Amino acid sequence: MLSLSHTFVRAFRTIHTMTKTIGTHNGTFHCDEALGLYLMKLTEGFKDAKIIRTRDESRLAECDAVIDVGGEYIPEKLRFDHHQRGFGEFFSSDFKTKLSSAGLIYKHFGKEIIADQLSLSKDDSNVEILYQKMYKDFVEALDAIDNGISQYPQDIEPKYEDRTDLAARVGRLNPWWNQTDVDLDSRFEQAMELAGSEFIERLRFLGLAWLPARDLVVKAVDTRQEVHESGQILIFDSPCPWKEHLFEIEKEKNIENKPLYVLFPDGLSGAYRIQAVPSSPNSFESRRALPEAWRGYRDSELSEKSQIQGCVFVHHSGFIGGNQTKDGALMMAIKALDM
Ligand SMILES: *[C@@H]1O[C@H](CO)[C@@H](O)[C@H](O)[C@H]1NC(C)=O
Ligand SMILES: *[C@@H]1O[C@H](CO)[C@@H](O)[C@H](O)[C@H]1NC(C)=O
Ligand SMILES: CC(=O)N[C@H]1CO[C@H](CO)[C@@H](O)[C@@H]1O
Repeated sequence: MLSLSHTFVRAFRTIHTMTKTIGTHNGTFHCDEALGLYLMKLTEGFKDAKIIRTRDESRLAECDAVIDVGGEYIPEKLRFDHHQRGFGEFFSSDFKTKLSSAGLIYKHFGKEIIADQLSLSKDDSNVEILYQKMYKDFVEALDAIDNGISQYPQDIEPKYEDRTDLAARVGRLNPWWNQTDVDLDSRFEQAMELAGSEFIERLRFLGLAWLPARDLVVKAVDTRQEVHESGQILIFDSPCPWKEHLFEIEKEKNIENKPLYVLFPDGLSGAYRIQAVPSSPNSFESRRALPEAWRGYRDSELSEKSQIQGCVFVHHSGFIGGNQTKDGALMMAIKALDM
């Protein structure tokens, strides 16, 4: 009997010491710690960790990690608060937004989480690309909102309100002012799930769609001289979001004779589109729009003007056009280069 209970006690202790705890504050919650805790629980070390919401310092002191409370930022001791005077941590020197708990946890555990979620090796160069991109596209805004940093430096009056961003939706999971019978801990779990699921969704998109598109753009850039000796025409075998990638890849590869036209299939009929590369990723202006003489014409009339068979259209602003075949679209691009 005695030995049995001893065994039981020892087993209980083992389980008990193995279950790690993450502390955070109780009361009203925000998106930054909801995401921070969700991310922390995605790490190998804290997968099954229990969450303790309290402001009781002695209970927080016993936690294996503490997020968004405690007044300390000591990564080696897994203390991640950002509210204390003198706190001034950034994601990297490329960013000017002070971190919140979301950014802090992401900064320290982001690469591990990305590699694990997408089954990549930790030193795969794609992990670094996604780590930077996820911060820029997803986490930085949460840091900024938490720190009250306006998206528009001049603080111009917005023309309309938008209350549907993630931080606002997480905030609304807190009880109304006159709701008293709400279980805050379970609401906090919902908040973690909401913030976390959107993080994962974004990461999956970037890892499984955005990044593979980048590889296609790299390939099109690397083989551009085989398409035309000018190197200013890119061809894709399938439509893909090339724009943003192209600007980054040009910078990385220090390309001087920048591509002017991009060709890609238009549906399954064999028809191709020709698109003029814009002067910047979000610009409506093109580096070199399709010839003025072709703009706004269609079909046979356009084929006559361009002296190219099978032309389908050229937009009146000259940023896009079409031909019934890949060769036709290529011919349009080559002619446009010389005009
Ligand atoms: C938060 O926790 C502290 C200490 O455990 C407790 O005294 C306080 O009432 C709690 N506050 C809220 C809003 O739950
Ligand atoms: C909050 O107050 C309003 C006005 O008294 C009332 O109509 C509403 O039902 C209250 N909500 C709750 C959850 O008690
Ligand atoms: C130059 C060229 O190949 N143009 C093609 C455009 O599409 C039509 C219709 O398929 C072809 O007949 C042309 O040869």
